[in-house]
Amino acid sequence: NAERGQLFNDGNYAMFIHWGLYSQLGNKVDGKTYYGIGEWIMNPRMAGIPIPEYKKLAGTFNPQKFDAKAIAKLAKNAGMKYIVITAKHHDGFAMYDSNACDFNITKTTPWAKDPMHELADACRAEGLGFGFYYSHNQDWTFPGGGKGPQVDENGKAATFDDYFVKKCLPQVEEITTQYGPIELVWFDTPGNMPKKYVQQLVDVVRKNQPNALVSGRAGHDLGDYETLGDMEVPHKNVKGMWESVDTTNDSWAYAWYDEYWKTPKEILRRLIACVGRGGTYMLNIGPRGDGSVPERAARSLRESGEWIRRYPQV
Ligand code: JFZ
Repeated sequence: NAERGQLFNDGNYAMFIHWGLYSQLGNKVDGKTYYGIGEWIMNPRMAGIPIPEYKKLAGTFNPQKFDAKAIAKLAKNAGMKYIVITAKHHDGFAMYDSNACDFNITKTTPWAKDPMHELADACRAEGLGFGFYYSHNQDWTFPGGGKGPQVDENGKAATFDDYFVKKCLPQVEEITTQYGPIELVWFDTPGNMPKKYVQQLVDVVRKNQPNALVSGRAGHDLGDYETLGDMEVPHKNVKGMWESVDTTNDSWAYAWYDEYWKTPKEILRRLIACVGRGGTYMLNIGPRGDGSVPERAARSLRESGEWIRRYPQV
């Protein structure tokens, strides 16, 4: 589908956004800092937060500093062509108003809004594309979800099919029908998700968003292109459409200690390494729990954007 390919042909540079309940913690739990990627904080590999305790984080999520227009302008001025944001990460918390599962930003937080409508609108106002990251296999808080609880609230055994039918499939329907035309659905870490489930999700995207790309991490080679390993900048020529995903520091989600920001020069070096080889570079920012964007990340994006404008042949 020529329309789908257009995004990668023109949209060779994009903004990734990892934002969720975990952003409030910034890798610090009960005064202890955990070093690693912030969106994994509840996982036993990091703080190992029990589900009931993790769910309480929704009660304090109140991102008064979230500014969709400013984020879209930041991406635009950086030279980026679209934004992909976490609709639901492995923790299972939906950052949009979902009717399939109440564990979401509108139904369980004092903020009680849906940021995705205003972000999608702000992207279109800036001429940017809009898409969602969705963790389709891993769901650490919903019964039957990948690496999630294997019993439901009543102690009854839950299967992956339960999770898929009750949450995953209806949520992919929601994110591909409630936010207007989207350019990309970025499924992630398919693990050993059976092909029939991945195929159903891809069919939903094709039905609702015929021009949208499906990421290389959908599983069973059912995506539209190849996604390189995280933070991998290619040193080899990759065939076909491909993307490299990277982040402005070392964590995807906000981590209080992570001041290892990439300089404008490093961003340009990685961007050129990708675009020069015919790929797309998707560079991530991790807003804080209050919705604000770390200033050093914004500055690096602004300054690298100035160089791109000054040397458009880049
Ligand atoms: C996954 C997520 O687990 C992580 O939290 C983040 O969202 C990242 C963008 O995607 O992490 C991965 C997935 C795949 C690889 C590495 C990290 N890989 O294939 O090398």
